[in-house]
Amino acid sequence: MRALAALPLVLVLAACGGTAQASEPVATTEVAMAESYVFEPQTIEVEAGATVTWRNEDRFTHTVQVEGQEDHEVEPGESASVTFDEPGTYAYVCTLHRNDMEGEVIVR
Ligand SMILES: [Cu+2]
Repeated sequence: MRALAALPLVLVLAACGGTAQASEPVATTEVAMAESYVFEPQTIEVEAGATVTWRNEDRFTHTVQVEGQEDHEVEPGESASVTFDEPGTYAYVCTLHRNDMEGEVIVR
């Protein structure tokens, strides 16, 4: 009976893990649009004034739109760059695949 009693708790924990997928920030200015609709790494950390480059390594067109800024379309094999002058946390999405592709740039 012990295993059965523990089951609901395990399910609750699994559900929480699913929503809190934000990865640890990685110190880099290079983000890949990797295969299968993801930004890799999803959360990066850069110095103020840094230029971040997104490179499309997927077989589909993606975009990078930092909140409040213009949308950059990126064909397979191409890249786009955005310079971040002001410290802050900037969320961005691929406007073609908003539900799957989002990331964050933390500017120190
Ligand atoms: Cu996309």
